[in-house]
Amino acid sequence: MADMGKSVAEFEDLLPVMAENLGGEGLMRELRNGFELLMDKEKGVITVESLKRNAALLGLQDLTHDELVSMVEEGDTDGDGALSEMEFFVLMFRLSPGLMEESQFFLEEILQQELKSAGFC
Ligand SMILES: [Ca+2]
Repeated sequence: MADMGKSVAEFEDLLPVMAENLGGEGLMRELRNGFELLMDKEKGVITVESLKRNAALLGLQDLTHDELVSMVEEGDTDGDGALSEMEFFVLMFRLSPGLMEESQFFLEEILQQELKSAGFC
């Protein structure tokens, strides 16, 4: 993790800006687009290999193999060696503390929508 610093820091900064420009719903759409760009089309999850193949699409071509592996390991909460859509979203929010602090509003908006679409309110 120690030498992931620089590239991840640059990537981090994108999210609050995106949240500001797009609003919560737009941000989720962008995250979903990002996931689809990075995922292995056959498996429907992000693997180190699919990340490597597609990283350049998100301007992440400078990440080394080890950094990509760390990124997947960092986000892989169920330990299957790949990132599901939800694991990817959670990872993006975790990598972006600025987004968490500055955009509580958007998170609440997203949660509201999730709850609504799940029929809770
Ligand atoms: Ca996983």
